[in-house]
Amino acid sequence: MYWDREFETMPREKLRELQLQRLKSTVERVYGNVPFYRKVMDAKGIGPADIRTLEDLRKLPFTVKQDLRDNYPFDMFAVPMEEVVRVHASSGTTGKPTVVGYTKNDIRTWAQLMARSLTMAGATRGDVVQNAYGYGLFTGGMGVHYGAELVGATVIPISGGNTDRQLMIMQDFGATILTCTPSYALFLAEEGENKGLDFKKLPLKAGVFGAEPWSERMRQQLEAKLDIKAHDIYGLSEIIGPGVSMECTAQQGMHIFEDHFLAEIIDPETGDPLPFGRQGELVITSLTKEAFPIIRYRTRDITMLTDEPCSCGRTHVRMRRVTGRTDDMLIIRGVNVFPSQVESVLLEFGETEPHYLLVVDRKGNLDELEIWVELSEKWFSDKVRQLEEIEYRLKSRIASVLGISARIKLVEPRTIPRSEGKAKRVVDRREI
Ligand code: DLL
Repeated sequence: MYWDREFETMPREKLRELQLQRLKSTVERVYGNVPFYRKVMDAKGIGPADIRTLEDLRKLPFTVKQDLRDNYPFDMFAVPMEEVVRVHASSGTTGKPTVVGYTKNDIRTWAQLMARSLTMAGATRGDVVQNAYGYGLFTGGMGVHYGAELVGATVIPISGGNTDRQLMIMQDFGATILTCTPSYALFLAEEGENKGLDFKKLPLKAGVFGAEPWSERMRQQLEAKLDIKAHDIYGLSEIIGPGVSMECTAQQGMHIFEDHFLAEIIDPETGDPLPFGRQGELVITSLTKEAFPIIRYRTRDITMLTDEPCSCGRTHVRMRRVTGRTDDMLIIRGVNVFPSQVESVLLEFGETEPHYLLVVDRKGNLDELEIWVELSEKWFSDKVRQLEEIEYRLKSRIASVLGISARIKLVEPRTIPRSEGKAKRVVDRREI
């Protein structure tokens, strides 16, 4: 089922022509209207006239998060403030947030892309969308909201949190599609189970989960527990919000909406482009944004692209699940460690839940990693021997997957704090 068949299935040749035309006009716009871009392009000795083919994109400089911080709050905007009808912001872990702006047209584009995304998960006018992404400066809530309304579905703008109420409303209003972070979906599923709720009896049929990394195994769990089809959705505030890419029913990666975004994969160390099938950092250029166009933005998300044809008939390239972020990557005793690797191990074990926390500390000159892991309810027992045995098996599996040893701390069910939005997986206590 397509929302926008013409663009979603456009032959690649034609798509590239469209991309080039849109790239040229984006570069002209930023060069003319954003002092930051004029400065960095002048410094490289290039101007809009140098963009003649799509490959010329490589001549343009990257944009990084720090550039957005340096131009806080509105200096990256390419239109006067009178034309900006909305702002969103992403909460930085440190200091000021990153602010992004939208014109009326940008909001329309975004709603179209979200309508496309939701349609890929089967949304129609007949559906009831329980939107448990947070409303506010975060793009998740409003992004899904506008798209679902455009589809003509009934939206429940419940936002995140208040789990009891979520479960009550899910049943009473007959929600058919749940939208929230995967970690919150899992929490809802567990709380529902604890209350004796049988999700199989509910009309819920699909989930649109994103805003944080999750794994294939977590998908299996969510699909089994909630009796739904769980789709991955990707996006980031700097590019537009949710709706940069979305998984179709084939569930083999997320189609990047290439009529609006140009994607590249680069080696994060050298900045060199990498071919399809190679893992690296995703870099995105917006092709139609008016208020906040962005050139070669380094997302810091690690993934890979494939241009293999998809059974759904869409021609847009697909990105694999995001396995981590270049800045989420922990370097422990010189070894690169991603929280998602720990999650994948935990999901292999029937005795543990995918709720975990990596605590990194430094004793003397040595880094130490402790992994807090939640036991499943049915395995939680006082039998020390049994717990020791689980701990031992986990420890050796973690050592072989991560390449470093870690202390395992098994904790009682439901003791690791749950998040209504993005889950927090790492506590780094090292002072460097
Ligand atoms: O998280 C936008 C969004 C809202 C996406 C709702 C999907 C659903 P930010 O708060 O700016 O925007 O965070 C963007 O979140 O760079 C990734 O690191 C991560 N992220 C987003 N979607 C996924 C996903 C929203 N499906 C940052 N898988 C991005 C893994 C994701 N990571």
